[in-house]
Amino acid sequence: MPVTRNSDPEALFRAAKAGERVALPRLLSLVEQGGPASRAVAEIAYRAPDESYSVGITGAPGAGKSTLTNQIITQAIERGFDGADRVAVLAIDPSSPFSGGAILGDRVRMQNHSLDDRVFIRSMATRGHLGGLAVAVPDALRVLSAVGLPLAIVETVGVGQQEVAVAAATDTTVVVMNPGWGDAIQANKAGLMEIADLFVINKADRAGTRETRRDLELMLDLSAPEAWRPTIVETVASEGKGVAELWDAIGEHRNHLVTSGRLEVARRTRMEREFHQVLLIRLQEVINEMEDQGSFVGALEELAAGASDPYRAADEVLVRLGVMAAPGGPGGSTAGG
Ligand SMILES: Nc1nc2c(ncn2[C@@H]2O[C@H](COP(=O)(O)OP(=O)(O)OP(=O)(O)O)[C@@H](O)[C@H]2O)c(=O)[nH]1
Ligand SMILES: [Mg+2]
Repeated sequence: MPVTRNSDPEALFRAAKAGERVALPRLLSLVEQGGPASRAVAEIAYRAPDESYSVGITGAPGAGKSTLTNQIITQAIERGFDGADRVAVLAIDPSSPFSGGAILGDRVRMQNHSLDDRVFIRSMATRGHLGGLAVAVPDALRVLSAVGLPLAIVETVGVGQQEVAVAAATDTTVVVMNPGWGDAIQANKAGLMEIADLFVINKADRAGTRETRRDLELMLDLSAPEAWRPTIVETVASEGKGVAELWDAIGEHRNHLVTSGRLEVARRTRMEREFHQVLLIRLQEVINEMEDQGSFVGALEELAAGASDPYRAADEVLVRLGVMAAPGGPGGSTAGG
């Protein structure tokens, strides 16, 4: 049986590394599914060295992220870091959890690369499983790294809290905005200022570019001084203007992270956050299972009868799970025998 016909992760990893084009999409589908399928993939992906570099592109809907990504792909294959000439793109689609396929617009805007062997483009949605994108995207990035892709670009619409967190799960985070009064302020409100390593004012062919740059500079002046002050690059993505400068700026940020040792620190911090996230998801799953099995019926009756309170009821569950000592027992507040 051809190796890609089955869904054994180990065989799929081997096939993907050998360049079989259907294997990598299969692996990412398993990641999207969540549950046992994605765990088997993670078991392999996280044990491989984390050697690929990731760039997040985020910003408001329609800011030009896909047009820009398309241009960055060209830069990456022509002027890749350390001579690398391959790139993966994940276009994250948080709004349609059941699409599971390509985002038509993105595919159209990146189609001049779709037949290039050096370019891998994939739209990703999560089918509403627990944790969703917050764990699926880091998992997918580790898969790309494990199959030997040196660079990954993640396009996300930076609207909600979860999307902003996903955008921040990359080594260099690029926040795209457009000229116009208030765009910088909107970005600030959305929490995009804190995660930006680089700002792009795209559609710089339009009026208001200078004002937007000034607003951004002012906001950066007001924030606490840090080792890295985000660069501001102006682009006209639809004409390819400023894109070489943007690629240079991404390279400068990467150099800064590598030479200062901050890359390693940032990756450790992200890993810690992801572990925390998975822990929360697993606990939530356990609670859901208990609920399904009717484990809380007695506690709920006691609550309804006014014989308990939510804190005590929750503590009793934790005691039953063995993650908390019984009150009065060893470690409890009252002295025990
Ligand atoms: N005038 C002008 N238009 C641009 C520029 N860059 C992109 N556009 C246009 O802006 C529109 C949106 O571009 P996209 O690249 O799809 O934007 P996006 O941020 O990926 O959009 P979503 O993924 O839907 O959030 C398209 O019609 C582009 O052609 C630019 O620099 N100047
Ligand atoms: Mg897009």
